[in-house]
Amino acid sequence: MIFLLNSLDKNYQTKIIKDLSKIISKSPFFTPTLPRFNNPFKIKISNAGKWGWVSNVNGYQYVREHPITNKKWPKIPKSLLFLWQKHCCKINLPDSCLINLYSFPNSSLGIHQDKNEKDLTNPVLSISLGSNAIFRYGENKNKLNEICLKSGAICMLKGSSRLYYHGVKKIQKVKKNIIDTCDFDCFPKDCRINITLRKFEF
Ligand SMILES: O=C(O)CCC(=O)C(=O)O
Repeated sequence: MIFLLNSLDKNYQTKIIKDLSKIISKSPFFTPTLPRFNNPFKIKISNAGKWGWVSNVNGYQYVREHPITNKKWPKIPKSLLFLWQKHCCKINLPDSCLINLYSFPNSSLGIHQDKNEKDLTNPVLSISLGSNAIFRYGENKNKLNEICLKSGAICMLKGSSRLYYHGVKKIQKVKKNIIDTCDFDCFPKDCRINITLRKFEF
């Protein structure tokens, strides 16, 4: 797993947050539920791109439309495509952008692998914004490492780490949360946002 811990400066983070607020105005956050038992996740999500990742009683899936508005997902903004081109691949662009919203203090995300994509050789790029995340990761589910992901950090699942287990144990409040500074109603105070860029199709 590759961590670029102070990758994005404040201006670039602000630009991404503005782009996200536009996406959320068309494609509001919703709460996914776990396959089979249908209990709610401890995060909310939305998507941009051709394919949006969702979870419900029927399982984990990539779908073309928002499950509540039934509209196509908005386009992935250039600010994010640029990061993919810089860190992952110049030609092959991502077709899926998952936006996770972690509210303070009770959000978390269980340990899992990213393996719903058709071609698992493509990398996964993830961007952290706002509150800190205590992030857990590793090759072996029972032997995980822990790292604090601050706003502006990028991490990548690539090559031998593509199928690493990972998850978010908890969120830690920060003194100056850049999302609060931007002052958009769609994001709760002290939240964390994680963006995951992936290529679903071949
Ligand atoms: O929030 C994070 O840092 C990780 C997100 C994640 O693993 C996912 O959405 O699959």
